[in-house]
Amino acid sequence: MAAFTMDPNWIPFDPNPSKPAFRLPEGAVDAHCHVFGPGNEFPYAPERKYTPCDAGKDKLFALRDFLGFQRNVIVQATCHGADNRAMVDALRASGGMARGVATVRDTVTDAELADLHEAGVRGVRFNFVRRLVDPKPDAYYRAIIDRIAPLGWHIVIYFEAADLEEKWGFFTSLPTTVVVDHMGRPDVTKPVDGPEFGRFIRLMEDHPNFVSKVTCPERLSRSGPPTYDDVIPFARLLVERFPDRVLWGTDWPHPNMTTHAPDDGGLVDIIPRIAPTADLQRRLLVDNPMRIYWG
Ligand code: 0GY
Repeated sequence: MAAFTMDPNWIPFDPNPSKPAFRLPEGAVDAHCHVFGPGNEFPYAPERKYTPCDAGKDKLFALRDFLGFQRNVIVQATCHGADNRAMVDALRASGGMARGVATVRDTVTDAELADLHEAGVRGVRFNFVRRLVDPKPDAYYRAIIDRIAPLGWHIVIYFEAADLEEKWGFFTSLPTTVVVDHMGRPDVTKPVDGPEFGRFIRLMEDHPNFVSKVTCPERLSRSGPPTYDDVIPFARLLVERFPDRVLWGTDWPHPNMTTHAPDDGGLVDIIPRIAPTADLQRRLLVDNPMRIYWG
């Protein structure tokens, strides 16, 4: 009997992805992925907004090898709250080939932070997506920043495009490297050169400490799989304009998909469409994640 039952409408990850035609450069990093449980070993958090299918480290590492990546950046998923044990267990099992981004509370102790650092954590994630977490005041995050900045960690932020205007002052006051999940979640039915994505471009232009993940075509697309054509111009613009400030990841095991589970091999095959030269591909997949997570 499993300890947890996944939500009835949960779409599990594709267990048989295709082999990508695109050959990843040597040393490529999947810089955005998660582990879920397994729940009987690493229980899901009581405050979670969803109960996923189990997706543990062994499956993540098998996917890494199958797709041709060498390293992972494992981002704490909200279904585990601030209990980082599943993610830390994966980091420790990776033999130095994974780094982590944790979720911590403002009550975290220095000893806990030191343990996380030793395991390979190099950042914290602040999540502002209301369907995933309950909002907290800025002062809560500032207390955490005071604690993590001395470790040289950075901050990952996840927000909806519509919330950028309101959060602009807080985001641009952050003193560390700031990594933005999924291009700030643009509405890709709006023009790439329109005011909404223009605000995000301005954030990147004016604040050189910002880095964008050019991730999640499967999540942002309205035109759909397998080519996700409507997302390509947004990601490509960022890669070409900010080649040293972009990261790429699979987002495996793809939480909260509502229409389909993407083919992870197909996602890898999108990379040459957003990073068309070998030089851009190397910066996106190797140089940038190595500098930020293993530097
Ligand atoms: C993602 C996106 C989502 C979920 C989470 O931590 C999470 O639960 O990040 C989402 O539902 O959009 O990055 O995996």
